[in-house]
Amino acid sequence: MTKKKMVSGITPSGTMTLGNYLGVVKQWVEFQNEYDMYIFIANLHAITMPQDKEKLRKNLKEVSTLYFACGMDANKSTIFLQSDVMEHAQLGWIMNTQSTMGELSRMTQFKDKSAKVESSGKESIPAGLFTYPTLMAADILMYDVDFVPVGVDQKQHIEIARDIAIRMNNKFGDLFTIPEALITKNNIKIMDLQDPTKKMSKSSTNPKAIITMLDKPEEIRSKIKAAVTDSENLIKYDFENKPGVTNLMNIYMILKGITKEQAEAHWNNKNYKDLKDDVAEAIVEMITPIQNRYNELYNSKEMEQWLEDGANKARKIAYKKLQKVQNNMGLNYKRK
Ligand code: AQP
Repeated sequence: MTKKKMVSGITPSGTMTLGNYLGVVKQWVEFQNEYDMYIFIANLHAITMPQDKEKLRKNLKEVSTLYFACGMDANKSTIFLQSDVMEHAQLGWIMNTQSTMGELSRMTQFKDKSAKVESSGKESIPAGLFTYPTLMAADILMYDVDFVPVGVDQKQHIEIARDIAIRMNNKFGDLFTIPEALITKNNIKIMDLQDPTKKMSKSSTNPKAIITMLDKPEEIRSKIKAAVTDSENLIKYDFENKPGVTNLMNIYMILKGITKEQAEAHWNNKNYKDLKDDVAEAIVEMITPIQNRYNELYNSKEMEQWLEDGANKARKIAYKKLQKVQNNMGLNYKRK
């Protein structure tokens, strides 16, 4: 039986966070035994926000190495750098012409990120930030995947990709498989440690607000110790009224694979210090072997080869898809 296909990626706009790991990467590692996975490092998406070139290079290498250190396997999955398969940008341009200003204007991520750029007072909003979803639609539709595993925050992007695919299939013939968003089984957003009403983001300007997958154990302990909670000293799962405490509980629950009820029972009659100690130790326990593997792989020829093989494999499929799209749209003069 042929395996169902999936595509997903992370933008190297900072070091991979605990949110990225628990939200998606942990599931990719489990999925790769069951699905045919196309996993890329979304460097072309990173430049939709202003980037320092040296930092970008560093982030890119860290995210790539972390994919493998977290357990992604080049023998099971197709893992590559987005810009190594230029068909993504070419199909992205085509998607650009097949989407509307109206639908792009409704994207909440554009509203959030453009507000961030504006408030910095240093840069203007790049046009690529507005058209970001069309490149993402190309990434998603290129490989005829069945599913796109994403965190809850990314659902809108999958919907626009589906809309564009349906529109193009109707206009130009059967071009794309219509994919489903696979909201990962934990279905939980990991929140900012200093403002638990907003999500933990790798591009955060406050290092205390996020745990990165490369933080040292003592940094992890100190960030969790300083995480915002409330003054009640009552460990209860209630995101509305206790977002900080609930966020810490969520992290622990995912890491230990336990339910809300089990978590509440675990901390019955305990205080916030106990909660924070347990959460910090659970993170350190998970992260230590990943960091050890990361140190082995960083700068290795082995990893370079994996990325090259992944790009070669992806490029073959992408080339065929782009040819078909161009033919059906009347862009190739030799073929019908
Ligand atoms: N805090 C989070 N909790 C759960 N899932 C998360 N994801 C991101 N943050 C959390 C999921 O990770 C995947 C990678 O997303 P991305 O890197 O392409 O962009 P993003 O969602 O914008 O991630 P960040 O960390 O917030 O980056 P910046 O700071 O650049 O905006 C996605 O599937 C996302 O759902």
